[in-house]
Amino acid sequence: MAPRALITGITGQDGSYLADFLLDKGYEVFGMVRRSSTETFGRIDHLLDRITFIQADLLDQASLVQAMEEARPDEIYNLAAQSFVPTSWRQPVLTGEFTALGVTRMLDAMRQVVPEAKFYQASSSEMFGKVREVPQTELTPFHPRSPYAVAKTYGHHLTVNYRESYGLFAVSGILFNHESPRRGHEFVTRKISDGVARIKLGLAKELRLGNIDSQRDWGYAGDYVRAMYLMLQQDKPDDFVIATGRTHSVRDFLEIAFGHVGLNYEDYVKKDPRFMRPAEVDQLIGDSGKAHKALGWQPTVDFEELVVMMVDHDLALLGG
Ligand code: NAP
Ligand code: F7E
Repeated sequence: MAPRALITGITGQDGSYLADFLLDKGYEVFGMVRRSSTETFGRIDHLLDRITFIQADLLDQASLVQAMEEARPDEIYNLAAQSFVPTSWRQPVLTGEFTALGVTRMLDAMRQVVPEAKFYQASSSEMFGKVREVPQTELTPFHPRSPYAVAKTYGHHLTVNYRESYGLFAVSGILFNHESPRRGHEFVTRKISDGVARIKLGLAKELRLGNIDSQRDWGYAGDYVRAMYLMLQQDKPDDFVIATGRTHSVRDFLEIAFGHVGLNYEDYVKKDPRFMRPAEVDQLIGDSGKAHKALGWQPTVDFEELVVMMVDHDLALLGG
């Protein structure tokens, strides 16, 4: 019988790549979706007839229990969250409900209905925040810098706690930033690739950004969902850092993206205080040595390839 996977956040960037990946592997995929007045299936349009959708919400415990009962999953990937850092200052309580307590609700529903299943929690490099060491590993202490990061830190500890308290197969993947042509438009990489395409095609004149000196360890989402899957194929549950081991500034991203279409970013980028954050994460760089060894995981797309992939996609999307 085909293995069964339940994915929360299936309409998001990672959920869509993970659904592609697991369907290719022969899984039966169940996607948890919340009710909306307009459909949010853009990223999984090509998969609609291959996924079984279950309506549920991270805020509603009974709906999560029912989702577990309907899907009877072998593997649960908890990718749903309020994932945009700036929104977490505007809506800190809601962010805590989705991104922190949502993890408790999911783990408790699993414990009640399918305790033998395997659980993946989408943790984040944002937990390292004001970093205590460089590069960051599974042992680096956390210093979260936003309500989002605090909520993810709760979700991480809760996942470890449920593993230790109840013997569940529950793992936390500490993933550094990962991007793709399916990235949401508010995140800086997609905002830039879309902005470059618009400027090149004469649809926009400038691109307004916040702090372009911050540095991130950016990888490709397609590579990172493979790591999620590998973590659930191990004999023992364990936590892993997933990163490329290289860091770049937003400025580096701008140089390559504008350079790719023959433009200089300095002619178009305007600093806008609206996009500055009350507390910034200045530099992230991950050490995935443990994942390389135990999972055999390696990234396949480097930074320059990622930037070019995103710009070319947005040019094509806008008819360039
Ligand atoms: P994303 O594109 O923002 O997708 C978030 C998903 O969560 C969407 O499918 C959204 O559904 C769903 N969702 C939000 N609130 C929900 C609720 N109350 N009930 C049910 N579903 C809800 O995020 P992503 O980039 O794919 O990231 C996936 C996960 O990894 C997130 O937990 C994120 O915090 C974490 N993460 C991401 C990165 C990264 O660089 N991408 C790095 C580390 C960790 P709608 O379509 O209905 O809004
Ligand atoms: O910001 C700077 C901004 O919003 C990256 C999420 O997936 O990855 C993501 O969080 C950097 C920051 O991602 C703008 O200040 C400058 O330093 O693309 P971002 P993020 O905050 O790193 C982690 C791992 C997650 O877990 C999150 O869910 O870019 N920046 N100017 C800007 N950022 C945005 N969004 N917009 C700007 O105009």
